[in-house]
Amino acid sequence: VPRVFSGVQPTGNLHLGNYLGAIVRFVEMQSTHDCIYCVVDMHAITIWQDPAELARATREVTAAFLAAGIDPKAHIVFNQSQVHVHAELAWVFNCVARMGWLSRMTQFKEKAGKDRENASVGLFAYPNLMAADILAYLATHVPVGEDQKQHLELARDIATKFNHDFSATIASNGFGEEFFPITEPLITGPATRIMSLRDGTKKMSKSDPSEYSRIALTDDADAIALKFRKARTDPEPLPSEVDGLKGRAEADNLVGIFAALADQSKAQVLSDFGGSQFSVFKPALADLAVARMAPIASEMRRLLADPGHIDSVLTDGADRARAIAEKTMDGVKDVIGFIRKK
Ligand code: AQP
Repeated sequence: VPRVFSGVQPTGNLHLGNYLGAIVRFVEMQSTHDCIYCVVDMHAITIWQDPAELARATREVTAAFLAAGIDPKAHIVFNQSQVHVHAELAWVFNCVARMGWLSRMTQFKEKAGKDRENASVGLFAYPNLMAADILAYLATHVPVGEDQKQHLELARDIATKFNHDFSATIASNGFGEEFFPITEPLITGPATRIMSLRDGTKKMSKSDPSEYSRIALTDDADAIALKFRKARTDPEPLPSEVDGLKGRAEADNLVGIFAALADQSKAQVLSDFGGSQFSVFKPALADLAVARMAPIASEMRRLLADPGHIDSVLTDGADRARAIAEKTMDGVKDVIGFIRKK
C-alpha cells in the first residue's frame, strides 16, 4: 500500500482553505493509502508562537483531523516534536540542500518580508524540515494545497541528490538504487488554492490580520453567513460558463468554494447559478458551508473538552510513527558513515 504523509501547522485560525485544500483530501486517501498525518509544531516555531497558544492550537488541529473523519487507529496522527527523527534528518538535509535552492523559495521571501536579516534561520531552512517529515516515512504521495508545490519540488531535489551523492553506500548497504523515493505531490480538485474573502489575489491564510478574510473552522452559522455577505465581489451576475470567471478572481473563488463544498465541478455550479446575482448566490453558499462545517465544529468542541484524550491520541500516534522513522534514520546513518549502536 502506498504511503502518504502530510502536515498542518498549529499556528491558530485553522480555516476553510486548510480544510478544503488539505484535510478533505487527507480523509479521502485513507481508503487507498497508509496515511500519516502530522501536526507540525516544529514548523510553527519558525515564527514566534506563544507557548500556551501553541499547545492549544496543536490540540485544535488534532481535533479538526479527528472531527473531519481521520481514523487515528487505522492510520497515524501525531505531533512532530514527539518524533526526534524529524530534527535529526532535517540536519542531514541542511547539508544536502544548497543555499541557492532555498534562496528561491517564494514562501520564505513572503514570510520574511523586507526584514530578512531578522527572520529566523529555521524559517529559511523550513523546506528541509518538510523534506525530512516526508522522507522519514519514505512517503510516496503528499496531498497539499497549491502553495506547497515549490517545497515539494525541493523535497524531490533533496531525495535525488541524496540518492546520487551516496549511491555507492546505498547499494553496498543493500538498499538498491534509491534510498529515498521521489515523492509525488497530489494537488487536485477545485480547492487547491482558496483565496482571501477580502482580496481575490491573496490566498486565504491563518496569518491575515482580518477575520473577514477567512472562514474559521470554529465559526458559527452567523459568523459564516456574515463573512460571506461581506465577501468582496464585483457587481456582475455570475456567468454561465467557467470561461466567464476569467479576470473575476473573487467570483471565481466563491464558485470554487461552493464546488468544493458541494463535491461538484465549477461548471456544475454555474449551470445552476449562471445569471444569478451575488445576493442570491452568497446566501446559498453560506447555507451550504454551514451544513457542511457545523457538524465538524461541534465535534471539535466535544473533542477539545477532553484534552487528555487528544494528547493520548498524539502520543500513541507518535510511538508508531517513531518506530517507522527510526528505521529510516538507521539506514541514513549507515549510508552516510555515522557509527551507531547495532
Ligand atoms: N488558501 C488555501 N487554499 C488551499 N489550501 C491551503 N492550505 C493552506 N492555505 C490554503 C493548505 O493547508 C495545508 C496546511 O497548511 P499549513 O498550515 O501547513 O501552512 P500554511 O500554508 O502556512 O497555512 P496558512 O493558513 O496560509 O498560514 P500562514 O498564514 O501562516 O501562511 C497545506 O497543505 C496547505 O497547502
